[in-house]
Amino acid sequence: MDCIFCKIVRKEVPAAVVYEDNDILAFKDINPQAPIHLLIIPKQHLTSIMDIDDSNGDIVKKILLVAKNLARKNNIDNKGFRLVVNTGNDGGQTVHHLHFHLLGGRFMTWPPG
Ligand code: IU
Repeated sequence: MDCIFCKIVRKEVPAAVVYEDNDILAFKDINPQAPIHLLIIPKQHLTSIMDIDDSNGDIVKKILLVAKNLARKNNIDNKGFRLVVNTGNDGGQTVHHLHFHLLGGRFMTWPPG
């Protein structure tokens, strides 16, 4: 499979991994938009949130718990952080493997661009 995040999961492409279990991988974004910018992904290839259904939806809860724990580990839990799931072209999704951005360490403006 040609998916770059699948290659990262298979360790064919290097990444700065900050968390891994049987189902989930988290690594530093190569083009960080904040002092803390991590990507949390399911190891299973799901194209976007649009691939989530009853058969695989448990992964979303697991990812949210990993996000919470990584926020705590990076000391951004008290000041706050943002979780972002860009979806589809208008949503700004450029990598078509579901991923949650965990951004923190600076004040986040709203609305996003
Ligand atoms: P997006 O939501 O699909 O736009 O986010 C994709 C992110 O993946 C983006 O922030 C990239 O910097 C990041 N990324 C990466 O960390 N490593 C890679 O090899 C590639 C993209 I390609």
